Amino acid sequence: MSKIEEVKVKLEAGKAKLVPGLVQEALDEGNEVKNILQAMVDSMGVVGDKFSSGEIFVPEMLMAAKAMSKGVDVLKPLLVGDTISSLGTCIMGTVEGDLHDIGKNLVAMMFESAGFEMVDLGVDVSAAKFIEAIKENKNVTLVALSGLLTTTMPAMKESVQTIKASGLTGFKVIVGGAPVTAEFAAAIGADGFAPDAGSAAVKAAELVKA
Ligand code: B1M
Repeated sequence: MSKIEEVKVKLEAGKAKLVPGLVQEALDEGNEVKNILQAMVDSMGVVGDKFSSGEIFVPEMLMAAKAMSKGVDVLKPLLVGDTISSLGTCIMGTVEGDLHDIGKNLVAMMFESAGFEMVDLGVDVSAAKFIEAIKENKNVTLVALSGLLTTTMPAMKESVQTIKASGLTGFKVIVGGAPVTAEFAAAIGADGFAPDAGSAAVKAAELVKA
């Protein structure tokens, strides 16, 4: 079994103590960071499918999420790197009612490496908290909202519309997350959408430079 396959097996089994070491071993073997990360993202898809089919339950899903986060910690310094240009401050959060943060954290890392100063509000972020953070921080050029549940898409809509109606200016709003589409993003008044972390960083830079 290849080292990347070992990472996948242990991640899917929620072995948070073993995954970081295996990720490091996969790196030491010369595997590319993006390939290790993609394998881990694929594994979370496997975990989701097992949850959907009733093979595993929330505790197992949580353990896999912990293992994923620990593995990503090993890759983070290689993903973020050193940046010189500043694209301004990005306020980011997962929308109200939603506790998923792995995708958001990956997007935040890519934004940081693209040149944004990140203010990460975490999960379950209300429209009011987004507004407060926009007011409290200087040079806010981007507000980024993540959502993973179909049931919290209305909260994303409410947040985007509240931010847009607040009278605050000088920034663009980008949204994303598994159930979010370009059509939904446009319908709720967001300035941009991206399906994954890599394209989100490209889109974000485009939006703030426009
Ligand atoms: Co939950 N969960 N979960 N979960 N979970 C999903 C999302 C689900 C699809 C699983 C399934 O049924 N197959 C399903 C949602 C179904 C739906 O809404 N249609 C689901 C459910 C139902 C639930 C609960 C309701 C379960 C329950 O309690 N009965 C519950 C809800 C809790 C809540 O939020 N209020 C719940 C809880 C949890 C855990 C807490 C156990 C855990 C999350 C832990 C954590 O995040 N710290 C969890 C997990 C791990 C998952 C799955 C298995 C994996 C999510 C993940 O991390 N993916 C997920 C199944 C799946 O995704 N296939 C599932 C990997 C990650 C890298 O991808 O987050 O999609 P993702 O991010 C991507 C893109 O979406 C995009 O870029 C990222 C990287 O490329 N992206 C953006 C994300 N944000 C972006 C923002 C952008 C742009 C792009 O711009 C700003």
